[in-house]
Amino acid sequence: MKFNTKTIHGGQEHDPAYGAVMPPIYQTSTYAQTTPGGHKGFEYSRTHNPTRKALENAFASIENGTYGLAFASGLAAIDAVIKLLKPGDEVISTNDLYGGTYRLFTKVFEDFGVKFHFIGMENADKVESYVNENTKLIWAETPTNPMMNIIDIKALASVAKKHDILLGVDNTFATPYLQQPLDLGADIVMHSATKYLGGHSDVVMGALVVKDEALADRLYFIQNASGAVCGPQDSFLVLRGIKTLHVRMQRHCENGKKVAEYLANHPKIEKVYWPGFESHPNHEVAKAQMKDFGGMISFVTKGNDYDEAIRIVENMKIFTLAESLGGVESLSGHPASMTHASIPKEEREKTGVVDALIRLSVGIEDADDLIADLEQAIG
Ligand code: P1T
Repeated sequence: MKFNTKTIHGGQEHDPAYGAVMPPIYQTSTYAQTTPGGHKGFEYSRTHNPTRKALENAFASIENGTYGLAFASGLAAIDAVIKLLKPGDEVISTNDLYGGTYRLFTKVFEDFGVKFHFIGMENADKVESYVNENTKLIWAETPTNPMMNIIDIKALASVAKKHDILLGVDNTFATPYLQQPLDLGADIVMHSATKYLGGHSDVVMGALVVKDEALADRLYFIQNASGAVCGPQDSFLVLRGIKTLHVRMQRHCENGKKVAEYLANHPKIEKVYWPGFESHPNHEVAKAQMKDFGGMISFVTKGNDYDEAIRIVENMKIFTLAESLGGVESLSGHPASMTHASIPKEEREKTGVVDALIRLSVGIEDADDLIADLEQAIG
């Protein structure tokens, strides 16, 4: 089955009760048993729920994996991955990553004795130089949030395989429409399904997909034992969102290209970060591992002035100033004071998250209207 068919049918069956084409929202916490253990495969909704199961099967299908897991948020999904580790274990992570992930690693799991190394991952040899006998996980975002760096997943996978380390890839920005990390050698693919998979800014949810049965069993155990699961209503909404993922992503990419090119030619803009530009330092890797370049763009105005950046995001009318990304509507953000405020200033500035950086999640409105909005806001 090709990707555009998988988004609609992958892992799905018509409901066995009445043949409903969309899985019903099984709004139940528990399931009747005829005798202890006498049930139809469902006992309690933290462990299993038919609507969530349908969604988890869809996650597995679109990422070319075998096992899907749905969580209450993207961070809950990452939390489950780090719970595979023990005190003394080490993680090599991208240094440019979502501020909440950085906060989870440094403010929660460091206290449990897990050590994190935050590094630029554009060079796999550099990543390998951080490997020691305690290294258990390499954690990569690509494209990174918010600097749009591109990391070569295949190259990281060969380092991970050589040293018997797990490789996890946060595929939130790219989505499986653009890249499929498991096919490139990753062991775990993760999503903030809040973003493009849900696609309509109405749900907070996380996803994991793996191929290996033993790894899946450990993650299902953690999912049930820790209990950060999503509800059936949210499962239904994200399942519905996935059905249009390929159509939405195509338009996000088309609009992203037009907006990125407009910004690159604007006299007041100093720099635009978007992997589709030939001048992007990892453009060749992006071309090789991604189908297109996506709708996420960051930029800095000339003079790198904080107040000017705030003025621009406040002036936008179609782009809504808000946290999050990946919905049908365009959003703008100011990472230094919003999504990445939990990263110390000197750390975030090392990766380029300067005070004047603005991040855009380009939606699927008419590109001319989006460009006109930027034109009036930048002035
Ligand atoms: O918000 P949540 O569903 O828990 O997902 C966290 C997360 C994980 N990974 C990436 C790459 C993310 O972008 C996010 C959430 N990001 C935002 C809210 C944001 O505006 O960047």
